[in-house]
Amino acid sequence: MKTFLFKSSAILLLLFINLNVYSQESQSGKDERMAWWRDARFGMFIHWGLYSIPAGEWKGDKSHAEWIRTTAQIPLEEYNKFVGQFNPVKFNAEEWVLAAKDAGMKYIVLTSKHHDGFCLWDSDQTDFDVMGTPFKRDILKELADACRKYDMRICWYHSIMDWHHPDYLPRREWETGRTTEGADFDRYVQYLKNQVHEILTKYGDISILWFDGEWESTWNHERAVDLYNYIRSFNTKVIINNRIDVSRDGMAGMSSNQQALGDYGTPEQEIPDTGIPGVDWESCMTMNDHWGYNAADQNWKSSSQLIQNLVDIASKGGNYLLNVGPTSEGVFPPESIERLKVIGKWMKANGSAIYGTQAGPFENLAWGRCTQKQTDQGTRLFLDVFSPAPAKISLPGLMNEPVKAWLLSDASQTALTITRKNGSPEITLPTSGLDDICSVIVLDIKGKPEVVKGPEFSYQYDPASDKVEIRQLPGISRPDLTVYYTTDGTVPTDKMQAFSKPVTLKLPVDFKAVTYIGKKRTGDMTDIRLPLSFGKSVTLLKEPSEKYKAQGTASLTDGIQGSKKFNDGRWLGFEGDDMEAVIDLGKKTAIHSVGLNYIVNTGSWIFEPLNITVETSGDGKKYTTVLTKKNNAALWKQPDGVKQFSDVFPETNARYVKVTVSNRVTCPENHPGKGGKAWIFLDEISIE
Ligand code: FHN
Repeated sequence: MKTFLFKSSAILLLLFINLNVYSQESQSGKDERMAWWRDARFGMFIHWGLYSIPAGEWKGDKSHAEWIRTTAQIPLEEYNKFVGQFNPVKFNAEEWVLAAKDAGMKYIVLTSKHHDGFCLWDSDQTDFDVMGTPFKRDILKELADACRKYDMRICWYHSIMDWHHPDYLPRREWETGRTTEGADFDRYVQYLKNQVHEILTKYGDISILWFDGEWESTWNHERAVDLYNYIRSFNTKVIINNRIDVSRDGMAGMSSNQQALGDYGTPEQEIPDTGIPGVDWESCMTMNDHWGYNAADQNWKSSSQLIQNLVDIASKGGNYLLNVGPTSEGVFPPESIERLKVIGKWMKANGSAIYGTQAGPFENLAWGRCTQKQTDQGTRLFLDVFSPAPAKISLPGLMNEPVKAWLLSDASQTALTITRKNGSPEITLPTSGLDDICSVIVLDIKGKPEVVKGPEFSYQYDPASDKVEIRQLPGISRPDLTVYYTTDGTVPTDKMQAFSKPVTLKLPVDFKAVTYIGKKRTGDMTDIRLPLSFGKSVTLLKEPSEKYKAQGTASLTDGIQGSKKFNDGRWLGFEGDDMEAVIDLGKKTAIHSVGLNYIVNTGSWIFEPLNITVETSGDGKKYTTVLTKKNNAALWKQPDGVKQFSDVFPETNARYVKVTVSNRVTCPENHPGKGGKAWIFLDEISIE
């Protein structure tokens, strides 16, 4: 395809206007088409194909999976030998469907063709399909039939990228011996269309077409529109994800422009921090670290984590597509089956808190999550309380009148005590019958939820005065609404100072504010704590990775905490190297503690630091060690998440504080990335 240099933005705009036949679909038409999907909330992803035969291992390296042809650089002729070995004699489609159904899943997405190009159905377009194997059974047909038998929706994953078809371009850069002579990408696109037509017409109604592999240079928006038009020319019902187009924002998965095609966004291996009102999205995630079967991968998420993921996703209005990678014999790994059973038991008791719900009305809840359903009388809130459950749970800022609360799994619906604390409803949980993973409390309220958030503020550091100005941000304004605040760490009441204009405070700051409506306090308390190091200048003696340097050194003292996503632009990443930072407090200051945030995400080769050393100096030349924290390198298998290091030392007067965070440098022996460079991700050095 020729590339034209666009002279006018008008042409560019034209390119992005969807010229698809489906543009006449009304919002109500789309809502009707998406209704089952929005109600379903929970589905099974299945990655299965020739790659299940090597099971992740190639020449002693056990870090592979469905990408093995590329990650192990297996020449085509070598890889094609797996066709003669594919004979999953234990495959039983009904067993698969029942395992998904019993887990509470409402749809199954099977890889009809992954990037390796192998087709799990009897395709008229190629011999590189299941009929060319000893198995000689049409897997898509058997699974589709089993799904219909058990009222499960059947969906196909289909890769645009194809490492087998001679017309697909580009080749893998290591496939130097495989000629591109005569390769015609347009002819490949026709093959792609012919196969899409096959999988959408040979097996009855297909509910979702889950495209993937859309990111290479040969695929673009224009081709996406053409493929989308083609599909809609014979199928106006199938739901199509946003990976038909080229606007997916990496693993965040959401389309980066309004004109992008696709019915929903596809975050991968992650859950958005908040729901996105009016946007449909589905987080696809693995149970361990691989999509395709990897026999060595024992880094399984706990059933508790999987259920909390499901609840977290539903509370933000999304769907959870949880993956299983079957073995070459055609069975689910026992670890997957075990987790599916635990999830199924929970869903049997609590599925009504997931199916057909919308995102809850709260931004964050200390004790869990919340989903909601509209009822004739008002709203039913499902309060998902993660174990271990507190004695009471608060609903910060909920203005509605509560009608009744009960434990969802309590058939007698015994009413729970509801009081108000600091203006917000507080429910006393029962002392028995709670779930050991996540207990659901039902709360009926009158009307649609009205939640008054805690007051919000911005703050600005002035190096000259070494002071911070705190300003209130616009929020709900009501004549009877007043914000009260304190700066001494005490909890504000309406007896304290009303916030009427910006305040300027010395560091460290402990600013607390609450909202009163009339005489009633409501909403969460806002608590802003800024350490002595806030806004101070930081010098790095070693540079972070070019790719993960956030906003530079300022990120380390800007008071903004990085999220659990290491790629959120807030973290400084150091690959195979330590971090050495010197914070200049501007003048000699009495200090007694240092804190630091770091991420653990061992699947992404991000480990907790080996040692953290803190030294102080008055002149920036002579340093004294005041603190050393040593971790055990062998205990690298820490739970993933954001971790806070903080420790105290005898008070000392210092102007400079040097923090050295040592990296384990390489991944451990018993880690999939063994020998590869290990990362440390750091944020927010706080000095008090
Ligand atoms: O490359 C694929 C990968 O193998 C897997 O299929 C995931 C699942 O969403 N999608 C692609 C990576 O984004």
